[in-house]
Amino acid sequence: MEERLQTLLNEKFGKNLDTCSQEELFQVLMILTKEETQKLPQNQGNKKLYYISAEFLIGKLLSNNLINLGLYEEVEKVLEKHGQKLCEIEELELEPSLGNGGLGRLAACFLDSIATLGLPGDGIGLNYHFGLFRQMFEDHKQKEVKNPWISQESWLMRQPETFQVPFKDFTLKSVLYDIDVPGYESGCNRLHLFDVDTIDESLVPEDSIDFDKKKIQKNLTLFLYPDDSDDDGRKLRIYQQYFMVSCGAQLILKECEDKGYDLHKLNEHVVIQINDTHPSMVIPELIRLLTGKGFTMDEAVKVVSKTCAYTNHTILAEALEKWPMDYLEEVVPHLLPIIKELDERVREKYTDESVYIIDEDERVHMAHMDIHYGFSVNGVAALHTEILKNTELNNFYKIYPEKFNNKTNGITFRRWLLHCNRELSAYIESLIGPGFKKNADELEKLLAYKDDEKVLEKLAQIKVEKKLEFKKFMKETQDMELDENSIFDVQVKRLHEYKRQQMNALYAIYKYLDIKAGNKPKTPITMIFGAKAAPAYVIAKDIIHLILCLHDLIENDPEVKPYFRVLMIENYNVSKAAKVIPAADISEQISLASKEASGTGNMKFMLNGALTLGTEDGANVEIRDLVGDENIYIFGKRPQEVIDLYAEEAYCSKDIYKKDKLIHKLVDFIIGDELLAIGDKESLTRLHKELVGKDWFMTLLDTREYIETKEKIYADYEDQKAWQKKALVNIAKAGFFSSDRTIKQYNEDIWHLQ
Ligand code: 26V
Repeated sequence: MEERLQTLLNEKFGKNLDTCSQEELFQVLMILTKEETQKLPQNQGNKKLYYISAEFLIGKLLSNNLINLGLYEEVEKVLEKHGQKLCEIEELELEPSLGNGGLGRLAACFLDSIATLGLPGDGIGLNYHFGLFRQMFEDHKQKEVKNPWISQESWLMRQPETFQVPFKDFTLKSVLYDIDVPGYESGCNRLHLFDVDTIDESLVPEDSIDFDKKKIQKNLTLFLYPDDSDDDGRKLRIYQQYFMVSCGAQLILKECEDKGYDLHKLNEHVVIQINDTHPSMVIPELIRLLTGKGFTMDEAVKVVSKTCAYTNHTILAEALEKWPMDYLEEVVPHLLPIIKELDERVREKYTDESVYIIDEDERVHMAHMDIHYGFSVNGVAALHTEILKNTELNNFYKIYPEKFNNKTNGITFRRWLLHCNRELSAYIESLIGPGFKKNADELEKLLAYKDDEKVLEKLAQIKVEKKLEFKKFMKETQDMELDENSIFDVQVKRLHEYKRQQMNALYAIYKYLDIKAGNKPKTPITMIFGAKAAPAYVIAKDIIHLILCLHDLIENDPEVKPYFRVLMIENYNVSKAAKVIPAADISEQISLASKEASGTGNMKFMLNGALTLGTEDGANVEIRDLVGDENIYIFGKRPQEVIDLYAEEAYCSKDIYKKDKLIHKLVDFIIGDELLAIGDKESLTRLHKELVGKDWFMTLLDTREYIETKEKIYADYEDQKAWQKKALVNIAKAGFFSSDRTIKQYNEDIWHLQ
């Protein structure tokens, strides 16, 4: 290993391990990791999974790949001998932000587990050049700039395959880049990222995310989810989606033909998992390609329906894709006869209009197509699947009860424990041996130590170490001085009203006023936010503005600052998650019950010993069932109550605002003199108006109980022994949330690969 590194450094830079720069070392480590990965066998079998997804939020790969290859420690030692630190070198990697949040990160965790379990399964997606925007704070507001990640030396390996993708007015030629996905002590799979070789990065000015949305040949893979607040943005998304699925479908059929498989038996050799509706056009596209190869329509529909499976990731109506027919006509007219035929077949069988693919407004419901023409429909947490079956997709469930199944999400413990919390991982190993790394259920062995004071003290000590590391990071990156002896209360996730960061901000106002009134918390509190808002999502940006104004207010108030801080991590992303989660005491999972399909951050926090403060929503419900009521803090209206409130249109935030003096005071603080002196009147007033006049996600409904529960959790923190015991139970019970378990279930119930 050392020799190979020396050779590479010499060949590439004429340097050695003692003379090279950190950047040079990073580059040769990347080459070495790629070489080692290529020595692994490709996972193989008679049937192969293709996980098609518009997002793969893979994050930095160097350290994780080294861990999976079993080389991390060795490399660390070699570097140490020459005065270099692997943990510093890994920072140099540019982060591929090829996803928005949970859905994309889930796809990345799944790739890791699929490879680890030795299953043949590749990812298919797009090679976005800039990924999700980089977030900057300016004048207490979010600013978006482009976020390049492809450097000269990169994980991408150009492949010879190219495909022709027909659009209405032109045909695009694809190029393919692969990224190897090494499993943990296992074989290897691939992530196929398609691109267009006419792409023109210079379309995007420096420090911006604007570009000409009409120049499809030059812009197709420039950005992940380009702003779809206008028609051109929405059309570009259709171009992207079709390009992805057409390349994917052609690749799949080519691989089958190369292996000599009979395409009439496609479903015996291939299973396609459709990750949300973004890749749904793969269904009509496969039918189109197969009929082009001589299949009758009936034959094509039949075999495709046995090959495709669909995962639903949200019940939010605004997030369920419905493409207007005239858009599709403009972009992919050749798919329309097929989509119309698929709709006709549904109309012939069913009278219930709510299950039609094309609605009366001439819009194509992508999820409906997936459900009719796929063999499996799964939700991503137990509660979510029940809501799909009983409410949201009930009309479909009545037709196809056998298609519906649940696959509770999971996370890869390689990244979210072994890598991000080496201290905790090593300590767990010293207590229960290394078996938990391959079999996460073994974490339960920790329960034997739940009354062992030494163990509990050590857990507390590791938490402080991780807080110190995060403190150092925040000093370096945002010049903020954190107090490692304070409670780290963390809410990190995309900014969305249903996730209710605004409720947490109302709590911050409550605590600020309480301290001003002379009530000082026993242990200081650090509230940490991290969130990107979609560029066109005005209220989400207003909420960020509110949080940044509160930060400013408190930082400049010497009466409050020693006891209470509100901070926001700039440009929250996968690598920042890996830094803040191990440092957290409290995990905020406060979505409006029924709205968060699963959540996966909740699992990462639990695994790292943070206690959940959350609503009865998504996978929080399963966390509670595992750890028991005494080891979690659940509050707020229950899912069914919320569903009923919507059905009856019975929620009125103004009533609460008028009746509840405390809530009235907190909400009005948003437009009070203190904040108006700091922030933007228009933005703060708009947010105030939204909360009082609409509050679609029922913030005010749960605010009181939230405040009470937060006060309780802070009070409980004072008994450190009891607290660490709860933390230990959380870690011990987290094994269920390993994505290895999730993938085993996908394989057993849906994919049947081996
Ligand atoms: C998308 C959009 C796009 C348009 C405007 C509003 C909106 C709101 C939500 C979404 C989410 C789309 C799907 C998604 O990312 N779902 C997430 O999937 C995770 C993995 O299954 C899951 O843990 C999260 O709870 C779920 O929100």
